[in-house]
Parts: sequence; structure tokens; C-alpha cells
Amino acid sequence: MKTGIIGLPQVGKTSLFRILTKAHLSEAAFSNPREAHVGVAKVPDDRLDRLAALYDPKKLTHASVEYVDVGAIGQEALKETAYIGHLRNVDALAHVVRAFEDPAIPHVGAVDPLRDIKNVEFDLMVSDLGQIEKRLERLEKDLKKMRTPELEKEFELLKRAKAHLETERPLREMEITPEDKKRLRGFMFLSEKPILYVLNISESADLGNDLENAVSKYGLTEVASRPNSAAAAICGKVEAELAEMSDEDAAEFLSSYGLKESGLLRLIRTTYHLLGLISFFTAGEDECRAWTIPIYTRAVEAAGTIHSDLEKHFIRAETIRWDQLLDAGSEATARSKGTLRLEGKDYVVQDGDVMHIRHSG
Ligand SMILES: Nc1nc2c(ncn2[C@@H]2O[C@H](COP(=O)(O)OP(=O)(O)OP(=O)(O)O)[C@@H](O)[C@H]2O)c(=O)[nH]1
Ligand SMILES: [Mg+2]
Repeated sequence: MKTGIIGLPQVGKTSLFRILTKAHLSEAAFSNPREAHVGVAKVPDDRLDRLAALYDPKKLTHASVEYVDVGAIGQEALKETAYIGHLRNVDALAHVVRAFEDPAIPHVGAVDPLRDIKNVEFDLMVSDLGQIEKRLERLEKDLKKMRTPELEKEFELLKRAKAHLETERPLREMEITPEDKKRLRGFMFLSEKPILYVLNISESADLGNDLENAVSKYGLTEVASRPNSAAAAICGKVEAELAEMSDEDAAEFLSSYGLKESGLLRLIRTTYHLLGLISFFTAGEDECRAWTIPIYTRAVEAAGTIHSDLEKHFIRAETIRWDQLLDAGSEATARSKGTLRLEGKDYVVQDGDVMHIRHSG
């Protein structure tokens, strides 16, 4: 799962990328705005940590989200093949929006998150529209030579998408059947990707409250409530300082700002939910691990994310909710209490299930 970090120039994209992925980029990489950086962020999960406390495993593996810092967005950048290639390939977008005041860092006019969001959204839509128009021209020619139902369906769908974009609404807000969604998949349209608006706010004495109120203060409540959209606030400056600290110092530092947890943790979790992802766990003395699956995944497919052989030779999944397992204190007790269940192939895995896959061969 990949998330692309986008935004106008100098809003804090690379800073956010560095703190998310704890990447220590060279100064050269930092200063070359046209170079894409790729890094992985661990998805924090208190449930997994508590399971690990029970098993004391040799290895603890969190779920992860991949982030790509692609450089500043704009009509020009979106014409570059390499730039657009990176962006098309992501599953979701994190749009960093400047809300911090700092006369030393240039910005297009005054701080105005909603205006910036509209402008970037516009660029994404223009890029998609160009792609659609090209494809429609091609389809028109092909349809003259040969009419197939599939080509006709694609033609109709793209005309509808075009009309939708022309009303200045991104494709992520278009109502669409699962079948049509598949038809669009290959285009990897930018305005179709789920989006998280990340407000980068100024440091302040009452940061806890300021973070909480930022989305409404900057008028983002409405855009964040649209389909496949969400918003979160961070304070890049404070997060950058946190990233350099030990866990204990960080905790103390957070509480001095009236914060319970780092904004980054919330941000990573929000991305995860925006993408429609959940976690199930495997737990044992060797390893406790979180696995990432889309919601509504069946047990047999979940087994396949661990190993394809487990999917092929799947018999049953011993399943228990993470908190029930902690309550019982051991699998044996859970079994005798009846909270450990045996589930078949078609069981729909729930967020927080702990599973042990029984298999043949
Ligand atoms: N005051 C303040 N400055 C920030 C904050 N975040 C980033 N900056 C500064 O803004 C400048 C740009 O930060 P970057 O993270 O490189 O921004 P970017 O969006 O990657 O910039 P480009 O890739 O050049 O578009 C740097 O000098 C940062 O130190 C913030 O939260 N507050
Ligand atoms: Mg940058």
C-alpha cells in the first residue's frame, strides 16, 4: 500500500516524509525537489504491542504503509512523465497543506488552506481530463472500425467521467458500480485516489487543542466529509523534534504540549482507514505480527497474505478476538472458555482477529 505525498512548493512535504519514515535523507536528496523519495512507516498498534507482552516473541512485526515524496505539484510537474508515473502508482494521496505562519518560507500569497486545496485539486482534475480526452479520441476511431459491447461501455463510462470532471468534482466523488471501477482501474486517475488533507500548523502553547480544532478552524470540515476524503492536522516542527527523541523524552515532551500521542501516529492510522484496510494478527513465541487486508476479506484470502501455500491448503482458521485472547491469558484457556473459534474459508475476517491457520501439506 503506497501513499503519495503531494502539495504546493515548500509546504513541508519532505519534512513530513522524513519524520513519517524516519528516513535520514542526504542533504542532496532533500534539496532536489524533482527526485522522488520512497520510505516505509510502521503502523503503530497498541493491540499488537499488548499481544507481544503476552507472548514475549523473538520478533515483533507491525503493519506498514509506504510513502512516496514526489516533489511539488503543479501543471508543469504534471506534464513530466516520471512525476506523473510516480503519482499514478500510489493507492492514496496525502496532500500537505500549509497552515503555518513563517515569513521566511515563501508561499503563494497568504496562508489559505482551502484555496490551496482547490488549486491542487484542479491540477489533478485537469491531468485526468487530458488523459480521458486522449482515450476518447482513440475510442471513437476504434468504434468506427468495430463496435464491441466492451468498447461501448468504456466509451460511455469515460464520457460520464469527463462530464463529472467538467463540473469541477474529482473522480473520487463519482458514483460508480464495482464493474465500472474495474474499468477505470488501468487509467490510475489522480483525482480518483482517496485523499487525506494534512494541515501543517504552527507551533503553539496549546498545541493539543489547536491540532484538534485545526480542521474546522481552516474550513476543511466539508471537504474532509466528502467520499474517500479525510483531514488531519500535524505540527511539522514539533514532530521533527519528536522524531529525534527517545520514547521517554518524547512522552514528556508531548504532555508538555497537552498531547497524548504524536500527530504522526494519528496520521498513519487515518491513512490506513482511508484506504479501507484492517489488521489481523498472528501470535506466537517466534513472532507476533500484524497483517494488512482490505475490509471484507475472507479467511482463506487472509491466509494467502501470510503465504500462498496457506491459501492453497487451507483447512480452518483458529480465530479469537485480540482482547478475548488477552482476557483468557493463553490459547489453552481461551479454547476451554470457548472464545477460540474454528472458522472456515468464507469467514469474513474482522479487524483485531488473532488467527492461526490450520492447513494440510
Ligand atoms: N515554520 C515552519 N517551517 C516549516 C514547517 N515544515 C517545513 N518547514 C520549512 O519549510 C521549508 C520547506 O520544507 P520542505 O519539507 O522541504 O517542503 P517541501 O514541501 O518538501 O518543499 P519542496 O519539495 O521544495 O516543494 C524548510 O525550510 C522547512 O524547514 C513547519 O511546520 N513550520
Ligand atoms: Mg520536498
